[in-house]
Amino acid sequence: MTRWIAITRAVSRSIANCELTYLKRIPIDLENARRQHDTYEAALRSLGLEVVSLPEEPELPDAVFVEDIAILLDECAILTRPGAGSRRPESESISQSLAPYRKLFLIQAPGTVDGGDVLVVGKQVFVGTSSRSNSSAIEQMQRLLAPFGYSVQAVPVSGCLHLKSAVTQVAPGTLLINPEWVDGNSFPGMQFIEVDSSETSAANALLVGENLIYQPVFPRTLARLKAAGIRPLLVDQSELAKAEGALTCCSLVFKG
Ligand code: CIR
Repeated sequence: MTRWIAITRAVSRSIANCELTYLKRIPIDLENARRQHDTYEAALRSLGLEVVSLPEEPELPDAVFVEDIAILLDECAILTRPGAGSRRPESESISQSLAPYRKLFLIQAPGTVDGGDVLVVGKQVFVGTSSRSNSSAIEQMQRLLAPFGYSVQAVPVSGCLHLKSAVTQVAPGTLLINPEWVDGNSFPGMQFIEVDSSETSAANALLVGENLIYQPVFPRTLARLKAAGIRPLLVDQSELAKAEGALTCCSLVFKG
C-alpha cells in the first residue's frame, strides 16, 4: 500500500503581516486560523497520511503556506525560489525536512517560482506565469525534469495569485477550473468542471490519491463536483483565505 506523507507547518503568530496581492488586508483571527489548520491536519490523518507538522516560524508570516517552497515528484523534489523575497527564508527548514525523502534540486536566481503555480498531472508539469513565477525558473525546471520524463509547460494566468488558485486536479484526467483566470486550452485532453461563476476562488481542491479535500464555503461548485460523482471531505480554510491561502497551500503531500 502507498504510504503518503504531508509536511505542514503551524500558523505563524505574525500571519497578520502576510504578503497580499489581490485582497485588502483585514484582521485574521489567529486562534481560528490555528483551529482550522488543526482540522486540516486531522483530515489528512483521517485519509491515512502521516503528517509531519513543523513548528511555527514566528518571524515568517506566510510560513504556513509550505506548498510554495517545494515541488514534490516521485523521483525528486525542487526547492523553489519564491517570488516574494520575504518568503525565501522559509526554505531552510523545508529543505531539512525533505532531505530524508528526496534528492533535492534548487532553483537559482534570477529564477523565481512558487509551488502554488505548479500543477502536476502525471508526467505533465504546468507552471503558471503569475507575478511570482518567471521564465528562468521554468527553463530550469525543464532542464531538471527532462531526465525523469516530465514535460514542463508555461501557462498564462491572470486575475489570481497562483495557477492553482485557478485550476486543480479533482479526479483522474479531470480539472476543476475558473475559466476567467486560466484558459482550458492550455490543458489538452483533460476534462473540466467549471466553478460556479459566483464562486471565483472555488477552483482550489486538494487531491490525495483518490480522495479530495474541498471547502464547504463554495456550495454551488461543491454541487457540481457531487454531480460528477465526486464526494469530497470538507475542510473550512476561510480564515487563511484572508491571507490568500487555500487548501493546497498548507501541505506538501508526497509518497513516502
Ligand atoms: C502569499 O502571498 O505568498 C501568501 N500570503 C499566500 C500564499 C498562498 N499559497 C498558495 O496558494 N500556494
